[in-house]
Amino acid sequence: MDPKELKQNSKRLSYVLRHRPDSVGVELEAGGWVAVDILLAALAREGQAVSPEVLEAVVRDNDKQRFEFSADRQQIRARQGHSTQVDLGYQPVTPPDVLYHGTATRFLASIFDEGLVKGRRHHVHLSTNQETMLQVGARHGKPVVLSVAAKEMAAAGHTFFVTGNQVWLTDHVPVEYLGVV
Ligand code: HQG
Repeated sequence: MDPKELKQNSKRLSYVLRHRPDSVGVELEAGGWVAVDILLAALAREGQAVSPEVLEAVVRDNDKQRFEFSADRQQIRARQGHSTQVDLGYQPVTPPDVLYHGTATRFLASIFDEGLVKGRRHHVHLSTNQETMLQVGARHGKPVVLSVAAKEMAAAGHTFFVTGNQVWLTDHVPVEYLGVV
């Protein structure tokens, strides 16, 4: 599939699976899952038909591996990034010593005032990969990468989760665990 079509379909899926399942009349089940046949029927009903082959390609070739099928391939979900209320069922995991967060320099004053907040998403998104985080930050302006003393946070009782595409999630990063890389 050409990159443009891939991106377009990925955006449509993100919208439905992370933010507005109701926009095509579906509901997310526990874990954020939707039955593939229900999703495809709903998209077709709304005049946004996606073939099973295209869905397969979007899940497989998505640049950030944002989506996944269940083991039996009957269900699909977004791995993270939801704004709609849903329990993704991730289990707490001990994080590595340091994780990184990419942001824009214009947010630094506020971040060093109140820490990293999740905003409209479920969690603050972190990564072991500084390069990835530089790109995430660049979406918002002049990028800057922050370090998060994750192991220390976990020891102090903060919970971390990791998704199948290696995005680390936590609720809030207090200022004392933050540094500029
Ligand atoms: C910033 C993409 C002011 C935060 C990426 C970020 C990621 C604060 C922005 C995923 C703040 C929120 C998430 C504070 C945090 N004051 N600004 N106290 N605390 N911020 O898009 O992390 O393409 O909601 O630094 O790859 O940029 O959707 O979060 O700059 O994994 O799959 O507020 O989205 O993935 O922006 O990106 P976002 P994010 P997808």
